[in-house]
Amino acid sequence: MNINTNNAKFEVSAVKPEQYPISNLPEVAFVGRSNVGKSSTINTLLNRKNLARVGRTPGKTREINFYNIDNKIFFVDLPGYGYAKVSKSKKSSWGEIIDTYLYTRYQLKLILMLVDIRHTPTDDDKIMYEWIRSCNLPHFIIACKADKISRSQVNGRLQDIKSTLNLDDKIAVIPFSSETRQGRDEVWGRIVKNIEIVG
Ligand SMILES: Nc1nc2c(ncn2[C@@H]2O[C@H](COP(=O)(O)OP(=O)(O)OP(=O)(O)O)[C@@H](O)[C@H]2O)c(=O)[nH]1
Ligand SMILES: [Mg+2]
Repeated sequence: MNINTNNAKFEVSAVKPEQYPISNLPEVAFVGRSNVGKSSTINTLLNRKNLARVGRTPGKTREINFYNIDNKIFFVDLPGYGYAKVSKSKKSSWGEIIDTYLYTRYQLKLILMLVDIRHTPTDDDKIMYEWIRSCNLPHFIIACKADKISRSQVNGRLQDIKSTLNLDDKIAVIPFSSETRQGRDEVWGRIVKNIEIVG
């Protein structure tokens, strides 16, 4: 599949399934804690500075944002979970927005779960990953903010993430940085490979 990664546009924001794009294009979802770097990662993959809104305050992305990449795939930027300072009712409504999308969207073909390379995954991350594992969709892990640690720390951090999430050996964990663009080519390679496999 030949994707022009520079030909990307914002398609629509949605909170309810009726607002999702009417399309059969395969979708790649970005999930992870609030502030982990989902929107930044999307911008980096698309060579854009500000297509996906990046927050100085956690909890910036509160709806599902769909980005159309070259009319071949959609990137789906999901609201972050696990931000302590939002109210319980807001938390559950965001949870519902995420769950509804993940449970019902047949166009969803690949899930990218983002974690912060510096930190041991949280209980929320573990719950999220258990769900991803159970749904049997292709997925891999992006370990964000790799510019914030030294090279010598990388392997140890990856091991901690793998063991905390209890990952199978075949599930890749890719160090990534939106500052240095480390990991960009590998992530794109895996996206294209997965989308081709599923058709
Ligand atoms: N140093 C560094 N900072 C990053 C990186 N990625 C994201 N950030 C910063 O982390 C903060 C959060 O990034 P976002 O991309 O908005 O995170 P998000 O996961 O979309 O957050 P929500 O929309 O709140 O769920 C911003 O201040 C970014 O500039 C990275 O690779 N390196
Ligand atoms: Mg965001």
